[in-house]
Amino acid sequence: MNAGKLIVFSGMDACGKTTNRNHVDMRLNSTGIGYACTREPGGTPYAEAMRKLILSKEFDAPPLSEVLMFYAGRVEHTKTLIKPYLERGYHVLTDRYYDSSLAYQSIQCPETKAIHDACFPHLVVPDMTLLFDVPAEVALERMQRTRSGEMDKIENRGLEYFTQVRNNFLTMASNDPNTIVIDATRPLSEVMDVTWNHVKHCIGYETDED
Ligand code: Z5A
Repeated sequence: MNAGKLIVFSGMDACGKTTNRNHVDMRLNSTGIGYACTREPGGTPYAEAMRKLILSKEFDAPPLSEVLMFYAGRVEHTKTLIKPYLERGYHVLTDRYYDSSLAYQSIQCPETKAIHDACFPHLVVPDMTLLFDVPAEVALERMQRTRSGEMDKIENRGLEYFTQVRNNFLTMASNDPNTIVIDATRPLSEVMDVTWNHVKHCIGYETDED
């Protein structure tokens, strides 16, 4: 049992998870509470190097290779960053974790679940996953608006793919009591407030505002 909590910020591209994780980071920063922010793919020098390879348009690796890369980075990220922080009592806020592979890679790679299961003993089950839910059309519109034409390899997979990704996230959420679905089409200030309240509750932080 870890003293720190693992909190995952999850959802489709441009759903707002990074903006909300950064907002929580800002709110926690002045509290004296120990925590670390990280992300996937990446989070450590080794896994960040893999991130560049995975997202690069230079390579067109088979879906199985892509999944193996995600999990190779994830196992290392978990061992060298996530677990040590949790064991020291720090909370870890990660922008994506393994549910992203189950939502995205399982569409093109039927071996995804088997690879996930093989790696599972080396991973940590999140204490809370916040799923920032937006329809695929909204995600694509935000991506096109904010990426100024520079979409990465996965972002280029189109509406049908992203609709399936969203459905996969929602199906997983409906089977996981630790996943909270947040309507991320609402105004950003509202989404930020809801997110902060869930994080406070999860880590047991009480403030005068409560
Ligand atoms: N991927 C995968 O396939 N399998 C895996 O296992 C993992 C990842 C771990 C990179 O992920 C790619 O890796 C990603 C999934 C895949 N590719 N695809 N496709 P990433 O997380 O690094 O990148 P991303 O998914 O593209 O996330 P992002 O760029 O960081 O976007 P975001 O965090 O979801 O959203 P944001 O940057 O916070 O917000 C986007 C914009 O929307 C921004 O201008 C905000 O101001 C705006 N926004 C946010 N919330 C609102 C609301 N409520 N209203 C209006 N506007 C808003």
